[in-house]
Amino acid sequence: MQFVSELLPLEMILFSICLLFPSLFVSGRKLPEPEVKIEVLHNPLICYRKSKYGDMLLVHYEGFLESNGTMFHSSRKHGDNSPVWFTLGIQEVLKGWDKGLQNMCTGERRKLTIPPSLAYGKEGKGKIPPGSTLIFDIELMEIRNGPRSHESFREMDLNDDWKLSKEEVKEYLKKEFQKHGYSPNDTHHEVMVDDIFKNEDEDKDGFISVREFTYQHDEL
Ligand SMILES: *[C@@H]1O[C@H](CO)[C@@H](O)[C@H](O)[C@H]1NC(C)=O
Ligand SMILES: *[C@@H]1O[C@H](CO)[C@@H](O)[C@H](O)[C@H]1NC(C)=O
Ligand SMILES: [Ca+2]
Ligand SMILES: [Ca+2]
Repeated sequence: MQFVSELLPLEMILFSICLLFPSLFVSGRKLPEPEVKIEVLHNPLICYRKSKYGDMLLVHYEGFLESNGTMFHSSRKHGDNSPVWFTLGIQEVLKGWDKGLQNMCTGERRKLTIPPSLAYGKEGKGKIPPGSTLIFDIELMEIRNGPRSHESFREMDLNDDWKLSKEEVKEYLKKEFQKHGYSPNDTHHEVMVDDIFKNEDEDKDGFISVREFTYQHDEL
């Protein structure tokens, strides 16, 4: 094998590893993360606040198929012609929206180009053919604090594991009661915690996840 003997020592080692574990070099090549392309179409003069995870956003939007430019939905022309509210970052909307509408000012307009993996995927949906890249023209009309803010979750999550245990919720209640001049009452707090978990811990894993916390329940 004249070919191998001509290689430098390091290259020879790599070559033999490659023969031994060809899969290593295939899977080792990282696939690029799907990205949303963001273009700012309009920036307001004044920006008081930028959208972030857990905020509620009110938007007007138009959605187009990239393939031939067909508009499949417009909040100004379809339905009741009104803008829509949603909570950012909890997969209430397309993943491409959660990624592409962060750090946005009220009054700002963006064009998002969203690959199928962050939209309706290989399957498509309704008017959206399988594997469609989508283009949205989105105007942010208003930002409000989410039903449960990200900040309060982080404050309650004492061990930073991104979920709330019963102890953490109880600790929070105790502090809140003390803040308002009540002496802590373990029995009372435990009853409250059980009630809270009955409603909020939807998957019954004993913890309140970020999603369970941030999601606006219909009954609230
Ligand atoms: C654009 O593509 C969609 C989905 O393939 C199709 O339903 C629609 O008729 C097309 N529109 C035009 C103008 O070609
Ligand atoms: C503590 O809470 C329980 C249940 O709500 C109540 O029955 C009890 O009287 C409270 N104890 C004190 C000391 O306030
Ligand atoms: Ca925790
Ligand atoms: Ca849970």
